[in-house]
Amino acid sequence: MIFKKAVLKHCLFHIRVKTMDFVDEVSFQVTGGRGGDGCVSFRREKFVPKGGPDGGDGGNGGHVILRVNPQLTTLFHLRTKKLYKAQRGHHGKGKNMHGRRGETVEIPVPSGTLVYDTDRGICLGDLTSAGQTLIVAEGGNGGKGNARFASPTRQAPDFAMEGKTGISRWIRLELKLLADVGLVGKPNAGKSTLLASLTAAKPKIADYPFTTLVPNLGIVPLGEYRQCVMADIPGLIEGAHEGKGLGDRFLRHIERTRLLVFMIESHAGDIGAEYALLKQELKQFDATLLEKPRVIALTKTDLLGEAEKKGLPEQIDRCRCYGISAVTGEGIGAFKGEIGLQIGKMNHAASS
Ligand SMILES: Nc1nc2c(ncn2[C@@H]2O[C@H](COP(=O)(O)OP(=O)(O)OP(=O)(O)O)[C@@H](O)[C@H]2O)c(=O)[nH]1
Ligand SMILES: [Mg+2]
Repeated sequence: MIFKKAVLKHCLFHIRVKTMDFVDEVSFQVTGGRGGDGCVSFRREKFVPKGGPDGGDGGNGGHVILRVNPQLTTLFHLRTKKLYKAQRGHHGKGKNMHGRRGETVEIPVPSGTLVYDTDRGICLGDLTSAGQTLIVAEGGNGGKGNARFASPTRQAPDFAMEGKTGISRWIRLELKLLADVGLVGKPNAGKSTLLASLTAAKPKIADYPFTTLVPNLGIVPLGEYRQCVMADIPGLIEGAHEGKGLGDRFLRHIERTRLLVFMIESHAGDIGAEYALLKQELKQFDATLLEKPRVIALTKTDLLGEAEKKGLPEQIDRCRCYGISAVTGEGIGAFKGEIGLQIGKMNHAASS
């Protein structure tokens, strides 16, 4: 009994640590550098009396910017630091020397990062493509030196401007993975096995529920130089929207997929009921998920007899059902063909 308790505790700890590795929401403060002050100075040279003002401008403060690094898949690296501050601009100097601008701070983020201003609650940007940048805190402008204020009527200005403070705000980053196809199903439905058989991804596969603790992505080659990105997310159980199992927090990662694949074990007692449950959990999270086109995959058909295979439904809720076995490869060709067709249709609609 004591042993069982210890094992359970260990498993729960493992799940907690593993799910913590995948961080999809962080918030921190960003502050642009202050601009350098302008300088008050007068030219002093031998034999040049009253040389005139020569105070240079202060340099601008550095910005804080976010830049997409396509190699990143989580916000894990940003979970601890709570303040990113760019360098201030250097002050102007005499002899009309302008101050150097402050160094910019660059924060790498994964593609699919949404950026919100925490206080105002507005979305500042959606970073989706490699190398894309977003300035989240602008540096302040440098102040003008006194040389700038010289005029025929004011030949010796004895003042300069101070540098402006940079923008400072709290931002919240939310990662919503970008994938074309999202696999949804109960634990053990065979989602990771399908991802592993169609792509080069190597997700963990085992015959116990909640093997997948964080989303996995893979690229499915569709032939003729076409491909699509497939996302395998942790399994859903009844009540996921109330936090049961791993809850529905990972569903946000299929919000931006274009096609959903409902995965149901073909030997599940009541396929219709399993389908209704998945639909219900999705609806509770976000009803617009049900507006996405979907395909149903009835998995593990190798475990069925010939008669049972023939009895599988061809359609549920006007969605095509495909009997597949990721182990023997049965039905995978037709299923992949359907995915390619649907993605192709959507690409065509988007480009016309
Ligand atoms: N016989 C057979 N077994 C399969 C098939 N696909 C998956 N399995 C087995 O089913 C079990 C669960 O597979 P997973 O791919 O880990 O299931 P999952 O849906 O990712 O499960 P979670 O990550 O827990 O949500 C594993 O033991 C797999 O080997 C299949 O087509 N045929
Ligand atoms: Mg899995």
